Amino acid sequence: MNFTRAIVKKPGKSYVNGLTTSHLGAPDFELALKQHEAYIEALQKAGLTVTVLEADEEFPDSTFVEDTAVLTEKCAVITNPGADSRNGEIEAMKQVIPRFYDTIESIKSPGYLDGGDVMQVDDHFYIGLSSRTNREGAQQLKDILGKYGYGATIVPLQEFFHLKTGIAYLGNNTVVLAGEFIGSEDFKGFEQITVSKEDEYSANCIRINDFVIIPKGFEATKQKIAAAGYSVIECDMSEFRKQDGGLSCLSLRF
Ligand code: CIR
Repeated sequence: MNFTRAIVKKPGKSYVNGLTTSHLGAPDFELALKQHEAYIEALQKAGLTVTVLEADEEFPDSTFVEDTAVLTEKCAVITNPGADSRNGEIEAMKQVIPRFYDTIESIKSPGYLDGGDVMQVDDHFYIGLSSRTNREGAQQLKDILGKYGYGATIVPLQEFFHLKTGIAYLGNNTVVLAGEFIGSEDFKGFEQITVSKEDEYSANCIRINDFVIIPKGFEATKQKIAAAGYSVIECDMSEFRKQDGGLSCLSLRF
């Protein structure tokens, strides 16, 4: 998709105390900072002007900015993150988003929604129901998007953490997908680049202009995406993976 800007937030020292289920060990903060800098450079290489927000020590997971907002061409939606320890991250976003948007909506309790559960495919959005996004939150987003002429499909998840943990839209009616989404009715109309179980982490990748940014170390995925005609940029995500973070979670792109 044709984006021009991105918002990211540096990880703070408290990052190592964030939520995780990965059992991959504690992240190395200094290495996470370096990887974050390289991620920003990748976004810039893909053509984006990147707004870099300073770290917020109060919220260990706040580097995963994607979960705090859904940004579209017509409106911004501040989410209502489903994890208690993360919900307050939206207060900072309420200060930042008005720099870029006049039209701002929000998800309200008892609706919960994480941006990682939202995938845009041109004028249509897929919204995952997960441990972080409930039906009320998904329906609120669907209703908001409908006001602006966008369609939405709500997709109950079985295993994935977030919707975009297992699927990415590359444009040209093509998705990269893994796990429970392989063979899913919801995505059967797309050209599909499938990712094996062991490479599942690389299904969370991002298309920006002529580039697709993928996590480093997934050669088969890299080959398949390159074969589909995209220039691939790899980013080492090891320290973010330890906290269940995928590549898309580190930025809001618009
Ligand atoms: C969390 O559990 O919320 C963070 N440790 C990871 C969030 C990753 N975000 C995403 O997949 N969109």
